[in-house]
Amino acid sequence: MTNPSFEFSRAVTRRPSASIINGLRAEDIGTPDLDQMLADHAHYVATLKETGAEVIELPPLEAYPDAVFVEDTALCLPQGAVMMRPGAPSRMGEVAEMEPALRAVYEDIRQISGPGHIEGGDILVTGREVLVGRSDRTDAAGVAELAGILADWGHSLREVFTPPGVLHFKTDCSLLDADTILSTKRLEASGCFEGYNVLHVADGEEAAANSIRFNQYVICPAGFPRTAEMLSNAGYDVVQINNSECSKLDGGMSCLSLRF
Ligand code: CIR
Repeated sequence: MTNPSFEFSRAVTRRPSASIINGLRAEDIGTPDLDQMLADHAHYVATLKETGAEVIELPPLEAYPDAVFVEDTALCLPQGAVMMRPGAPSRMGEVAEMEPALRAVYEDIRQISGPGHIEGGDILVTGREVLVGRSDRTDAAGVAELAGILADWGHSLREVFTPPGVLHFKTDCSLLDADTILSTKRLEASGCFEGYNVLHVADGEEAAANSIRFNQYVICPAGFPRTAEMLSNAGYDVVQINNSECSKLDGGMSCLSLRF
């Protein structure tokens, strides 16, 4: 059994830096506006805090344009934290920048030492297992090394696949409660969620799949009204946060925090 799945007492975030304009993106759909991103980030942090959680807010890192996307640097579990080994070379150095913050709260810190690669955006911790999607950023060797570490802690890891052209596994899904997943239809079609309750994002609102359940809230990117309404009707307390700037860099709600 893996827990907690959506009840968290802490989160780590990092403020975006001016270098965000140089962040990685699959496709150029415009330059992110730092002021708007800072405002959205502040709303995100305030929402996490509103649940009663402590938010450890780290300073901007000019040397790493994508450092605001802290989720990719580590996996945080009750037993300890695993420092990742990003598949994007420009993001490798973010891991060492994150480690001191996690050392302050965890006794057991492990490291993916390679040669494989794995990013936190490809990892979904549910109430029963740890799902890891192979992707352009996460390879078989990275998954195998993580599986060894998690076995020490009594977690079972199941390898699945991120759809082609999708950045991370969690670009297309999120956990709503221990057994319920919010997913795009294209990801669910792979069969990776058999045995779970699955709610689909509305057609044309695929980007809403990268939401997070954080304590009482489901935090969704704004601009996907049919998915937000579906979640409200299903009984979830939905908070919508503008994501126009992070989305220019393929980021959503999960990537902006480590949660534990
Ligand atoms: C990247 O390409 O690495 C960043 N621009 C976006 C990372 C988003 N991370 C995530 O969804 N976990």
